[in-house]
Amino acid sequence: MDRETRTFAERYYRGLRGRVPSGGGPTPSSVTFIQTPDTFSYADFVKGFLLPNLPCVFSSAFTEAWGSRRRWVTSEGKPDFEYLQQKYGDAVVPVANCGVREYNSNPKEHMPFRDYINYWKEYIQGGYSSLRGCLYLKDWHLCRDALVDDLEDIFTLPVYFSSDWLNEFWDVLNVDDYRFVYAGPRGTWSPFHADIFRSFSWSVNICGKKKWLFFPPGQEEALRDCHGSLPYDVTSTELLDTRLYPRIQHNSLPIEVIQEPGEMVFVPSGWHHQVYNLDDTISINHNWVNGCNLANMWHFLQQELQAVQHEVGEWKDSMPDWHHHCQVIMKSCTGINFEEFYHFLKVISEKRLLVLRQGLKGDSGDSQNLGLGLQQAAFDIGRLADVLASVVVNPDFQRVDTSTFSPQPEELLQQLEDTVAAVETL
Ligand SMILES: O=C(O)CCC(=O)C(=O)O
Ligand SMILES: [Fe+2]
Repeated sequence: MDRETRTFAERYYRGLRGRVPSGGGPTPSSVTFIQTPDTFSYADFVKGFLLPNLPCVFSSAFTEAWGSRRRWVTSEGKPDFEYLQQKYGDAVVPVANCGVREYNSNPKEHMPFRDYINYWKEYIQGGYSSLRGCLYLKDWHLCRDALVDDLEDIFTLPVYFSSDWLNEFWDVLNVDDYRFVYAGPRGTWSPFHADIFRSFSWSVNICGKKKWLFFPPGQEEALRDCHGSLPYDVTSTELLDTRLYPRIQHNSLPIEVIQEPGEMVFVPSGWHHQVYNLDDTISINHNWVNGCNLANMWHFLQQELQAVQHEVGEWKDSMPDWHHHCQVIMKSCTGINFEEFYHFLKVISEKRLLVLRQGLKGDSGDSQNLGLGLQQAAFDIGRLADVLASVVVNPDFQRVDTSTFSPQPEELLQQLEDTVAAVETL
């Protein structure tokens, strides 16, 4: 990040005065298409899309050199079943049944990738139909699997998405990641949803074609049914029933995007979407959080806790550890609770504090480790300080037993605030 972009971004957040960034401006009727890598910088992406939280599509020129686009695809542009089976056949992959609804998602099973490819071939031979249903390989952590020796053989992380705290955090813990492969025949689809923790996501079609239906943040409110639940399928004719969907008249049409082979879609934070594979498609998708949507993640976690508290409210007075139990339930439902969120902030903060302290002493050694340099670290620290300031005064966070935390949250906040002051003129 350069100095000018940092100034621009810091001014942007000051202007929000603590409000959560949402893409609040007028809703665009279409999505910007970015043609050439040469004339589109990281700064352009931050200013034009990341900060205003707006979707965009990058042309296939951005992924031209990716190994997976050569190795995984036949000369006809179809998935290279033989190559994939030989290379990754032993991996056990999660597979969803698109034809069966389970709440607002699909039931998943696990099977060897080899079996999934065999199913896929049969599905095509059967005229895109099978007694086994319409199966979609989703959320496969291919990079986490020992089968991949060199990620660079598969893809090169575009600089636009390189400030990625979720994967930076999980890579430190070495237990998980948010890097996925999706693969499925024409007709497979993902039900209406917003992404985990209100993260951003990017998605590249290695082969095939997708249709995306996008709803800017807040528009999902008009899609709630009479019980307040969001739909499973926004194209269902059920939504025309105004007794069932009383707010549906306030609904605007979604923004539709067709993503061609090699193209890269940026999904902003909190935008609900529904996605269809229009062809036999393989995609690589990552979820990520950074300084630009950290406040959205924190806002989401507070909402999640409130929902848990509401759900188990009747036991509040009779259960001595009620607040603690709410955190335990939240961890199992949301995948993270307030304690772990603090740990996340701590790990990300400490790396940047170190780099900036070295930078202030004129030693730029470690700043290369963070890729985007000192100005990015300085921007990050500002965002972390803002969010941590809100965390430490949150009454539910104050009920968390932080006695073993090191540093103590107030101490970390102080370090962040001192550093923000020290790097103001950097
Ligand atoms: O490609 C799909 O089926 C879903 C992708 C998605 O929801 C995402 O990348 O956020
Ligand atoms: Fe998604």
